[in-house]
Order: sequence, then structure tokens, then C-alpha cells
Amino acid sequence: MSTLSKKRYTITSALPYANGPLHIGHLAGAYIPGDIFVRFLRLNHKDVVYVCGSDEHGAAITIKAKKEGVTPKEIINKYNKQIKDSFEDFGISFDIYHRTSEPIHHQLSQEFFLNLYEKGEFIEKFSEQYYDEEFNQFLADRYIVGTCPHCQNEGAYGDQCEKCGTSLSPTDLINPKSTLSGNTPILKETKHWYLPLDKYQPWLEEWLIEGKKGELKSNVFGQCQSWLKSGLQPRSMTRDLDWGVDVPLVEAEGKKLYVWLDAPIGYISATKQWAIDHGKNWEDYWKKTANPEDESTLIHFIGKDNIVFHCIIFPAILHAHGDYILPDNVPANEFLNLEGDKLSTSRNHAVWLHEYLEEFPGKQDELRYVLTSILPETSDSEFTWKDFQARVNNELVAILGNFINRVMVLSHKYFDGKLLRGSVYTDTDQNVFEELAKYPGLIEQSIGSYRFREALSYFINAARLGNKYLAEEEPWKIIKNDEERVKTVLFVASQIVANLAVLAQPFLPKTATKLFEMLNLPQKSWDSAGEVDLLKEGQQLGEVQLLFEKITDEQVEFQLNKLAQSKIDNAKSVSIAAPAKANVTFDDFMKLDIRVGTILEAEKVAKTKKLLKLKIDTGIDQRIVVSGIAEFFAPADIVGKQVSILVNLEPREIKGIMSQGMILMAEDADGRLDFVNPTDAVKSGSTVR
Ligand code: B3M
Ligand code: ZN
Repeated sequence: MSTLSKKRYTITSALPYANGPLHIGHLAGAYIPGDIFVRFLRLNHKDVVYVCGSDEHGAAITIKAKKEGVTPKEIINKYNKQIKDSFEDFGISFDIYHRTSEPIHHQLSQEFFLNLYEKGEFIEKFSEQYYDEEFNQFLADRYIVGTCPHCQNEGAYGDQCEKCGTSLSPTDLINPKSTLSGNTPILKETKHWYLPLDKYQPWLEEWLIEGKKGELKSNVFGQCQSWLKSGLQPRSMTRDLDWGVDVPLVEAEGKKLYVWLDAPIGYISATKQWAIDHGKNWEDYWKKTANPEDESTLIHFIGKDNIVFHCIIFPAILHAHGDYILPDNVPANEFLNLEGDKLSTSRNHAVWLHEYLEEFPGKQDELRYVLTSILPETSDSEFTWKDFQARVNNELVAILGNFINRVMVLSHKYFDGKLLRGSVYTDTDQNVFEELAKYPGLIEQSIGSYRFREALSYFINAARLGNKYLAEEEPWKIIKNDEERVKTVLFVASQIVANLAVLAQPFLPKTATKLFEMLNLPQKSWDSAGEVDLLKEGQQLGEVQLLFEKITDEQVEFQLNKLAQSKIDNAKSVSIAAPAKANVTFDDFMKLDIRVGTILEAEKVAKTKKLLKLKIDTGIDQRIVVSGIAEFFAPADIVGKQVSILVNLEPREIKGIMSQGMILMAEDADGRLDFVNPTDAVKSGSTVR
């Protein structure tokens, strides 16, 4: 059965952490695709609820609060509002935008936990966990940083190294440090409740791998396969934190539910609240029924970093509970990059939605259009301002806007905006109608298979069809000797405009509304798409409205400068620096022998991504140092460079090479490395103090 043939749908888009504003990467990941899909379903009279809300728990919130020096509550209130406004501004048409800090959510999450607890699903385990003695607190995941055992990245977190992507446990880290105090944490015993994912592995393999092969997008399927292949481990569903949903057990006082347990339940609690507000029954959208035909179809729109939670962990939880439906599909997107670089909140390398709207007021559909046309559906994609300008100017302005504007202006000029049938349709007219009638089906097929880029390209092709028709018929020329034919041409062209209004609705909601207004036509559902008599003879057209304007070179320039400026600011900023380490004595410091050295030779270490083998003239000798800088520097570019080198570091074997010393590099919060070298050449062997 096709994805679009069900009668009821529960659609979710990932709950953004309420710890910062939204940028274009968010829209392109989980929200534009979800919104197009939902708008399409509604146009087809489906019973659908589209839920979202702020994810207001977890270390993402408390760490941000600490950074801004305010309470978590202040953080979530501030960003929940800002995020909600941005979604509204860009027409993301949730039926409800909820919050996981609401009591109804806490209650439902606790019910879920207790349900599993009472069934004996959890494994209770004591383990030693890192504890910060200065802050009297256990350190969950993101509160610990240290060196990644796989790639030597010194900024790896307790749950994941963002540099090499490996998922970690805090105790895997070399040289762990608390992000609260900067101290080395101690190990202390604590009890937690684990979901035995290993136990559900056979079921997951059947349901997900066998059951959804060919249905899941290949990027999603691939990730799931590799997770299952490496074997699932029990995962703790509780945390030693002071912010989140309380674990509803007496013996777990002071502990909170793992944020990835409560967050997806947020989809359900949001639905519950919506049902209360609208006199609906939430269970219709979430619970299994005696007759599977009546069950709702659950689809999660997310970004690729959330795949494991939506395809493995949450389904395992729903399965363990037993009363709930399981996701039908999880059409996750890959990442969107910006001007050749990863989008980054901490480096302020982003296009923030609220800033975009100040700089391009009223131009929401322009951004929706461009983002839809470059959605990272199968692999990462890239937003550039030049490309934004080109797509707006060459497609929205030159094709869609131009066609509609000519039809409207000419109709007003020649016939006072009255639509007249004129003479009979020619073969050309009939052919145009036939062509036009193909688009709704094509768009439907693309949307049904989550290919939104393709769907949008069909839409713009329908506008091209109109443009071409008008250019070939040239009503502005024939008006002098064949007014009847001009009536027909504008009548036909207007039917195309009316179709564009219908077809635009899932993609460009503001534009669609304007088009219906211009045509003086009530909004039409998808059933009308492809009909060639949407407008009747004698119909009076409304006012011509401006649809799209060209993006100027100055606007592009401005945006590029802004990004360049944030690179500069970012380099200056100290707010993201790692916490200071504990003091050392002068004597300790004097033990370090740091020299200026000169790189004589550099080559990549075979079979590694990050390592370079350097031969360095230290002034004392020439020696080999292995350094993890290969991602940032090509060997040829650094020969002759001067570096600071710690020469009395205990030699260490790395990938079979004896490394004698360590070169000192500057590393920012994102793990980027750069040289700290003398501005003028100094003698090799000079001491650094
Ligand atoms: N807040 C993570 C994220 O924003 C998380 C999603 C929750 S969806 C239930 O990437
Ligand atoms: Zn790593």
C-alpha cells in the first residue's frame, strides 16, 4: 500500500533543544520536509496531526544555562519562544508546538517508565561513574571531556567524540576532566536502570531490517544496519542530573530520566495536549487497534544525527510497552552545509532564521523554495548565497513570477481583468492542458517517496510550461488583429496559474494564498489539481500582487561579509574557551622543555586520516614527531614552518613510529588546529618560556 493511501497520520518533526535559535540547517533537516508532507496530506483530506515542541531537558539545556549564567528555566523560556516564533514565521504548520517541561509531559514520561519498570523490562545496575567532588555531582555524558581513545581528539565528550564520530562511555576517555570544575573526576558508585537493547536486537532485526528494507531511505537503512551489526548494548534510561523528569521511584531520588527517553515521548504528550484542546482522542493517533487498518501511520522527520534514537531506541521502548504503534517510516535528512563549511552554532557560522527575516522581510517562501531545492535528502548538501540569489532570480522571479505577472497584467490591460473564453481551443491549448494534468500525479509520487526536491522541480516545470506557452503564443503581438484568440490564450494561461496556485500549496504557502487572492478563487484542495476549468468564463481577476523580487548583488555581498565577520569575531572570542586548569607550581612549569623547532620533512602516516610524520630540527637534534594535524595541513605546505615543540615529553609509539616530543598547536572548541609560531624566524632550539 502506498504511503499516501492511509486515512490517518501522526507526523512528527524532531523536538529542537530550547537552547538556541533556529538556523537554515534545522529547516532543511526536519521541518520543511515534514511541513510539505503534512500540507500535502491535509490537501488530500487525510486525518492528520502534526506535532512538535521544544526539548527542554538534558545537558544541552543546563550547559547552555551555565554558559549564559542564568537558570535552565530562563534558557528554555527564552528559546522556546524564539523557536516557536520562527516556525510560525516560516509557515511550519504544526497542529501543536508543545514543551517537554509541561506537567502533562512529565506525567506521561513517568507513566512510560513505570510501565516498563513494572513489567521488569529494565536491568538495574550499579556502576562506577565519574563524580565532581567540588560540585558534588555525578557527571553525565556531556559533563566530561577528555581525549578520544580512537583519534586522540582532546575535546571528546563522555558519550561521543564529535571528531571521529565514535560513540563512547565516559570511562573510555583518556585524561577525563569535569566541564564544571575542570578537575579530574573521581569514580563513585551509582545505580541506574538500563533498557536491554541487546534483548530486543532479534526483534529489531526483523521489524526494521527485514520489514523495512526498500522502504527506508538508503542513508537511514545503512545507519540502522551498522548499529545492529555492531551489536546493541543495554542503555541507561536514567541519569544523575538535577534537571529533567524525576525518576518515579523512591530509591531513585534525585535522579532524572534520560533525555532520550523523555524527548520522543514528547511527541505523544504533545498529541495529548492537542487532543484536549480540540476535542479529539489522542489514542486514535498513537495506540494499536484491533483492526490494523484503523491504525494511524506514524512518520518521524528528523536529521541524521537522530536516526538511532528514532529507529532503534524509541521503537524498542514502544515495543516494550506494547500498546503503541511503531513508526512507519523515518525519512531522515543528511546535513546542510553553508558556504563550504559545516553549520556551527558555536562558531556562529549559520543563517539564523530570525535574522534572515529582518534582512529579507516577507521573503519566507524564497528561503523555503531554495532550501527545498537543495534538501540534503540522500547526502550532505550546501547552501551558498550566490546559489540562493540564482535560484530566486532565475526560477522564482524569471519563471514563476514572470509568467503569473504577465498573465495578470495582460488580462487587466486588455479585458479589465475579466476572463473570456474567446474562440475554440487549438491543439496547442489542448496539449498544454494535457501536459499540465501530468504534474499533480508526478508531485504526488515524489512526495509519497519523500523526494521533495524532485516534487518541487515538477512544480517549477509546470510554471515553465506556462511561460513557454505565453512566449510562443505572444498575445501582446496578436492583440492587434485577433482579439478573440488573445482571450483564449489568457483564459488558458489563467487556468495554468490556477493550477500553480493549487500545486504551490505544499511548498510555498504564502505564495499560494496570494495566488488564490489574485485569481479571486477560494483555496482548492489537491482534488482540483490538473483540472483545466478551475476558472470560469466571466471570472473577474483580483489585483496584481508582487510575488518575488530579485536578490541584488549587494544583498549577497552583505550576507557574505556577515559570515566573514563572524569568523573574525569567533577567532577573537574567548567565551567558548575550555575551563582553566588547576594551578601548577613554577617548578612544575620549569620541568617542561619547550623549544622552537623547524619542520624539515612531513609525510602522511599510512592508513591514518589525521596523522603526519614530521622531521623536526630542534636545535638539539633532528627527530621524528607524529602529530594529529593531517586534516588541517598538507605536508607540502608546512615544510619550513617553525613550531613550538615540547622536547622532553616521554617518547611514545604511535602507529609503529616512535614519536619524540609533541608540537604545540592551538585548538579551538570545534577541534580546529592551527600553528602558534614565531612571527619572524628565530633560531631552532630557542627556548619557549
Ligand atoms: N532535541 C536533538 C536535536 O535537536 C533532540 C531531538 C529530540 S527528538 C525527540 O538534535
Ligand atoms: Zn575521536
